[in-house]
Amino acid sequence: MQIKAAVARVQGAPLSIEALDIEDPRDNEILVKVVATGVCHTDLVVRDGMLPTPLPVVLGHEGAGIVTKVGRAISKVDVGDHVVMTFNSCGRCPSCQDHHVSYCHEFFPRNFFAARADGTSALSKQGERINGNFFGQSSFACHAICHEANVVKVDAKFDLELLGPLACGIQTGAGAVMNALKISAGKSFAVFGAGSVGLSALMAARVVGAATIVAVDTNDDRLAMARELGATHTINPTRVDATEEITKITGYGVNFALDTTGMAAVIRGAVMSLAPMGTCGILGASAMGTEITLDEVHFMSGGRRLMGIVEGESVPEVFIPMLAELNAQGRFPFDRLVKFYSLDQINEAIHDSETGKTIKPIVRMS
Ligand code: CXF
Ligand code: ZN
Repeated sequence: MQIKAAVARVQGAPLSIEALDIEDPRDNEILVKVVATGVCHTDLVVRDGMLPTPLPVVLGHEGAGIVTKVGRAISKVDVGDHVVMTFNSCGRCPSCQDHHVSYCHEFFPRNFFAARADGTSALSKQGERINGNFFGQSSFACHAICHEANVVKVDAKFDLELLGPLACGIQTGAGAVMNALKISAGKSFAVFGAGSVGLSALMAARVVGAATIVAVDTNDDRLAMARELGATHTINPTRVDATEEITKITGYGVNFALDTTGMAAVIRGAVMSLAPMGTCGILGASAMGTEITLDEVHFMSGGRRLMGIVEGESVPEVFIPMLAELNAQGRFPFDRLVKFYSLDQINEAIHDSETGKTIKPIVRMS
């Protein structure tokens, strides 16, 4: 079958819209007609060659769509089901066996190597290999092949065009708060970075009843959005010292902090902003080999903790439908962050995300 897709051919260059061939799904694969796909920062990092994904490749890892064909071994979904495609996992390693799929021992090969486990690709162009299976989907295309491990069925009552970002960015922020940090009612929380991930964490903190919610960002428009979404305090670190300000607001520091920037200096500040026994989560990827430093006595003597978090430590089959339901009820309004583009406008969507004009772009396939 022929499909229309956005192909990353040259490092750092715009994606090109091309007609490709896609194979029929194998016995253990699922063909999805993509309705819409979110654009995540990780797509851009890979386009820029900072992770070992081979080019040319079809990126896209926040796909939402309708199942159109299933391989003979598939029992999890049927043709016509509405689905979200999330990150892939092996299903066999100790983490997967223990339902911690975001810590799959094969997370990098399954999501970044852009090939099936046997090395083949379902995508090609007149005989030329195009790498696919990025995050088990490659959903910057009108059709995508995915797997039982990364397909999540969602109720047809939800607006499918909106749901793609739940697959990565939104579940990463919300899950950090709800699943990893497990913030509970009355606690104080500071999020560093008010992009789509940070604002999702903030909305989740409000859902769980955090009392003090501080957003830190250098962009005043993002801070205004943070206040609209429930931040009780906002801090622009270009004007004041964030740690000092957080200490003033809370007296002792926050119970929980979350860094979404991946920047070493910001992480250090986030840890310095913790009250005794506070926990800081980090989830942003920085350049390979980046080191972080802590004030040893401050960290140790207060019983403070630092934890890495991937994909919000979510069990996607449970967490994605739950976030969709909270959104439908108006209690998790991530729709406030999105702007829609057509597939032909994908480079504009990427540009608007890079300049900060759009918090969360979604590319609609038709
Ligand atoms: C990624 C970020 C880098 C580490 C693995 C998970 N999330 C997807 O965008
Ligand atoms: Zn992502």
